[in-house]
Amino acid sequence: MVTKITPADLRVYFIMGSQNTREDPLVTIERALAGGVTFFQLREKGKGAKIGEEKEEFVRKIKALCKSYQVPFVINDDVELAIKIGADGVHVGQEDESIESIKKRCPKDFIIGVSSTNLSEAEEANRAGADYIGVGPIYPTSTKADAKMPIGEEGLTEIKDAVGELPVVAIGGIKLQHVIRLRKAGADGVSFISAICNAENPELMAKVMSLHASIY
Ligand code: TZP
Ligand code: MG
Repeated sequence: MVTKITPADLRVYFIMGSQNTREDPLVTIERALAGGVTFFQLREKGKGAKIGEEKEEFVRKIKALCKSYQVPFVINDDVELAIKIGADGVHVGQEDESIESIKKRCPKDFIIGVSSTNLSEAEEANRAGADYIGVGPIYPTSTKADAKMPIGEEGLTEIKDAVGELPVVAIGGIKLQHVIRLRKAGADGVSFISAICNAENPELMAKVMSLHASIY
């Protein structure tokens, strides 16, 4: 397998969309980047989500921002747009376009991340050639309305043990106090929406998250 990303690239994985912040989303993203997040996923969905040209313009600005910090940028769900604007990749769920189908039409080094809520989904994503998996929810979360039952740290360890080299990013309800525990439980990276978006100081929070994520 060609290594497009290393586990270290996924260490502090920030996710957000304009629905997750009250300030200018580009400002929140830039603060998180300045604080040292290592990966960014745009998850633009739900009420008030940008669509069409407005979304494309927004996405192009995010691409430029991430590039200036040399941070990989992937788009949730929207494979078409990710290819069109030259994002680094996509992140898809179980109900989205299949890995096989994406691989047929994406550029060579395109990153494909897949959400997995249990062991069999994780094993399937690994077989199909995902570049990393997002595993969770680990803890209860109110950010995703239709989130499945939390799988806990034990669920994460079981999946990491099964997929071996495939990088695993923990997701769902993760706060600062969980980061070291999750790294010990097998997470190559930890992801956050609300913990960074709702922080008093997103830049400082990202910085402290990075420190914790690199302790173990
Ligand atoms: N998928 C599983 S849980 C979740 C997603 C997108 C939401 C994570 O958000 P938060 O605020 O970090 O719990
Ligand atoms: Mg999806």
